[in-house]
Amino acid sequence: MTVTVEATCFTPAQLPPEGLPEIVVAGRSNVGKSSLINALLGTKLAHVGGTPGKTRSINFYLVEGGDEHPSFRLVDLPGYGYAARSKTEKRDWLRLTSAYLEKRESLRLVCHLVDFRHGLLANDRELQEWFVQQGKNLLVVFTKADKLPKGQWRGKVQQYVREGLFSVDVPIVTSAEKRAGLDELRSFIEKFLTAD
Ligand SMILES: Nc1nc2c(ncn2[C@@H]2O[C@H](COP(=O)(O)OP(=O)(O)O)[C@@H](O)[C@H]2O)c(=O)[nH]1
Ligand SMILES: [Mg+2]
Repeated sequence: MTVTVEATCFTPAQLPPEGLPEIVVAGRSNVGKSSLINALLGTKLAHVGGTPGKTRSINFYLVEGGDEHPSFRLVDLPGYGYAARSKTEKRDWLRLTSAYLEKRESLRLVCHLVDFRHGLLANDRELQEWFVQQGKNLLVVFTKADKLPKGQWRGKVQQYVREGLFSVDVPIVTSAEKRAGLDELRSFIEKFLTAD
């Protein structure tokens, strides 16, 4: 598997034309998107930490599978929900994200990353409504699970599901730090890449 940065887009005009199937990663700023992408792809290409809410671009990673799995694009959406964000930034986020999501036929699955300690917050729910209205496949992926004792994992998932969420399957519990849940997520992605 080789991974390269294919495009970094700050404006709709910079978005690459459709091509390979796309798997999207979305979530609040600081939820652990970059860390999970790096852990999943075995790279350090995604920039971790730094100023929350700094990533305002949509980043396209080209993942070439070789004989192991089909090639695809992993699409890293800019984080949302960072409190200090200006109105202009929020407007730009929406403009760029909608431009990407509209009529994107190659989009197969949106992995919605949610901090396992907090569950879905109000803006996570807004995002879910918006994606579901547009007919997108959503999979909830919990992050930073290492911050909770393993004995609580199953109960937490059940609680969050009971409280209500959209997910095409049982949410996946991951930790980039402890490298947990990565194989499960990988096989899920592959399932959506090969399905029609
Ligand atoms: N304990 C723990 N911390 C994590 C994990 N993933 C990310 N972090 C930390 O959370 C912060 C934000 O991570 P980052 O990947 O940059 O989040 P992003 O803004 O969503 O891309 C960083 O300080 C990471 O080190 C994890 O699995 N476990
Ligand atoms: Mg990031």
